[in-house]
Amino acid sequence: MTYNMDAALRSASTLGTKVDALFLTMLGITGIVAVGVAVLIVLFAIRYRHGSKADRSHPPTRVRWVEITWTTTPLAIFLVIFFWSSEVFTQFHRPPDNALRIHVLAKQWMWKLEHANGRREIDELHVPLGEPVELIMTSQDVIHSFFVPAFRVKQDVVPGRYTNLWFTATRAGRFDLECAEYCGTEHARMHGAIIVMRPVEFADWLAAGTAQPGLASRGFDLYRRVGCSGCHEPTSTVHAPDLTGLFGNPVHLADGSRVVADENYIRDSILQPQKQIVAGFDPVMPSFQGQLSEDDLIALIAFIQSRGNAP
Ligand code: HEC
Ligand SMILES: [Cu+2]
Repeated sequence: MTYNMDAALRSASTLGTKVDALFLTMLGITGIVAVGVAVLIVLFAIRYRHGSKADRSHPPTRVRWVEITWTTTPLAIFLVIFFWSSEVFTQFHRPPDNALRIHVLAKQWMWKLEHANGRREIDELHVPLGEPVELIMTSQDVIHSFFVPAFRVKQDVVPGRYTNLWFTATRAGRFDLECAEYCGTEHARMHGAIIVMRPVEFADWLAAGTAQPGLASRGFDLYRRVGCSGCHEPTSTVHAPDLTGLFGNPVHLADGSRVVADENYIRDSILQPQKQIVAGFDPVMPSFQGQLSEDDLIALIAFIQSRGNAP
C-alpha cells in the first residue's frame, strides 16, 4: 500500500479542520518568534562584532515596559491557545448521540470491524460521508492505537476495556488507517483504510452481503444460550435487575454511588460482577471471565443497547 500523501495533508473531517486551524496558528506564532530571534541574532552579531564602533557606553540595566510586555504578551497568547485547544479536545471526547456506532477489535496485527447489522470487515472500514461515526474499540492482545491522519484523530485501543473515538468525514474517498502504537514485530504492517462513501451508496454497501445475523440478535442468542436470561428475564425467580432500558442510563450502586451504564460498565458487570453491585440486589451473578470472547461481549452489549429504548 502506498502512503496517500495528498489525502493525509488535507484534512477530511469536521474535527480535522479545527485541529488544522489551531495547529497552523501555533505554527505561525512560533514561526514569527523563531524568525524574529534569528534576525536579531544576525543583526546584533554584525552590529556588535569585534572591532565595530558601536556605542557600548551606558547599557540599559532596567527597561520596565519591555519586561512587562514580554511577560504579558506570551501569557495572553498561551491562554488563548489553552482555551481554544481545550474546546477542540472536549469536542473530540464528546460524540454526538446520533452517531453511527461501529465496533473495532484490534489484534496482532489487524483491525477487525463490525457494523450493527453484523457486516464485518478486516483492515477496511466503510463509513458514510457527512454523518457522525463513533467507534467502540478494544484489543484482543496488546495496546494498539487507531490513527487516521487525514481525520486528525488518534486513540489508544486497550485490552480489557473500551475506548471511543468519533469523527464526521467531510470528503469521500480512501484514507489511511494506521496503528500508532508499537505492538510487536509486524506493527509496521498493521494498517488499513477508511472508505468514505455517499450515504446512499453506504446504505447499499451495508445492506449487501449480510448473511450473518445482526450484532444485537447474536447477542440475544448468547443471552439465552449462556444463561443470562435465566436470571435477568422478568419472569425469572432469581432477583436480578431487568436489563431493559439500562443502556445509557444512570444506575444506583449498593455503595451509594451512581454510574452511567455505558459499554465499560456493562463489560465489567459481566466479567467482574462483584466490582459494582446494583443497589437492592444480592451479589449472586457469576463472572463470565474466560467464557466469552471479545466478539461475544460486543454482541451482548449491542443486545442490551437494543433493549435500551424499549418501554
Ligand atoms: C445467577 C443469576 C445471574 C446470571 C446467570 C447473570 N446475572 Fe447479571 N446480574 C445478576 C444480579 C443478581 C445482578 C445485580 C447484582 C450485581 O450487580 O451483581 C446482575 C447484574 C447485571 C448487570 C448490571 C445491571 C444493572 O442494572 O446495572 C448486567 C449488565 C448484567 N447483570 C448482565 C448479565 C449478562 C449479560 C449475563 C449473561 C452473560 C448475566 N448478567 C448473567 C444475576 C445474574
Ligand atoms: Cu497495533
